Amino acid sequence: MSTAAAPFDVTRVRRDFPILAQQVNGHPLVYLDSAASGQRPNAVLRAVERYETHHHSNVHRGVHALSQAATEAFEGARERARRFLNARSRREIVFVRGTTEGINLVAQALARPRLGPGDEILITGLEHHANIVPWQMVCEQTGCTLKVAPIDRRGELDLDRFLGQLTARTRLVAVAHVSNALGTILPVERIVQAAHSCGALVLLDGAQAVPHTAIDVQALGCDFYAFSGHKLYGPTGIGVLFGREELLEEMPPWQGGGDMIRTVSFEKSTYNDLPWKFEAGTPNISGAVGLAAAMDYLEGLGIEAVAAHEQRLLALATAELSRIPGLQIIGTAAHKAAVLSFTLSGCHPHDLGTILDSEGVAIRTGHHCAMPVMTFFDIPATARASFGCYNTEADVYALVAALGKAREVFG
Ligand code: C6P
Repeated sequence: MSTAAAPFDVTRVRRDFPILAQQVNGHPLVYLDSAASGQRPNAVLRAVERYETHHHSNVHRGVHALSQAATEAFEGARERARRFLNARSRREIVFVRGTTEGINLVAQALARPRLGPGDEILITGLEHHANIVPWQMVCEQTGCTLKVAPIDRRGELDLDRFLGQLTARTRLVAVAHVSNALGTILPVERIVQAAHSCGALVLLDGAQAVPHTAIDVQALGCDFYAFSGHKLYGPTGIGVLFGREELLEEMPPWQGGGDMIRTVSFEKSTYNDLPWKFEAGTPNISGAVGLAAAMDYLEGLGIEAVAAHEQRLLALATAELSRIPGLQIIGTAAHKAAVLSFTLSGCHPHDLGTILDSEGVAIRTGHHCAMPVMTFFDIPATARASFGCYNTEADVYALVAALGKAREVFG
């Protein structure tokens, strides 16, 4: 019996995404901006619609049937997320608005109360602003110091210098699993191991990793892992912060309000159990339902099969774009996820993005919320094409053709 996996059927996958069937500016849409936000398959759209149409009410509050149905759907989504990450317990799964909120939660509920002058937080030179600014705020609040491990011209972390910057003063290491601006996949297992051997805790920003890699937080050994649903073909406004139970247990809540309390009096309030202690107010219930459906969808396709498909597209696009005179690829790490950043001489990335859009090709242009990366490469911005499970070789050739048009315009 053959054990060979079925070939990845991208034509069938595309049929799951109704948004892709449209024309933009008179051309079939070529969506190459999944790193900014993935599109949603029918399975997600229908799960959200089903919930909103038949089951919606507030959660954890009512004895009536709808409230119980909504609670079941919401807590079922938490169990789905636990399985997705292979976390030990549902108590380790905190629903947040997205990666940004997850990182801010750790900054304010873990770092702020624990750190002070002399303590250090170590990040890298390729972080998204969401993994820089919350730590800068903590430094202002506590007097601790932010250190930044450098990257090299390929966009890879200089691991030796990173290891050299890890000391007994390092209390927290916060790094991207995958860089959004460059596509670099970081050696997170090595980072976690080295940080722990110095006694530091580790937060991984998984925003760009989750659509391309199966995540096992127990195997990774990280203390926190944050990601957003909308990068994973799920809804916006929902994400997950995984935190090790012992740590979450010790951390104070960071926002107060309904649902995060056990008792309230004017003298003193006591707090709810995990994970609800960190979920003040009415949560994004339909978002969680949609996120669970997105996890089912992606795992149904097979994350490894999706990643292999995207790697083929990345290799093709890298080869094709490398042939274009004046085009420079920014980010040439040996291990990359499905992101291709580039500049074209004589053409500002924003103008390039506008010309490509007029051809129906959607890419992102700008600093990608990673200004220090742009500063490092001494450029104001890049154009960034990113691939998802629904992209095709034809999409890559459409990008190449549109870049040809741009070169005609800008000489
Ligand atoms: N990057 C991009 O186009 P939110 O906005 O909270 O869902 O995710 C923030 C975030 C954090 N870390 C990384 C590595 C990210 O890529 C992002 C979001 C998008 O690259 C929008 S700026």
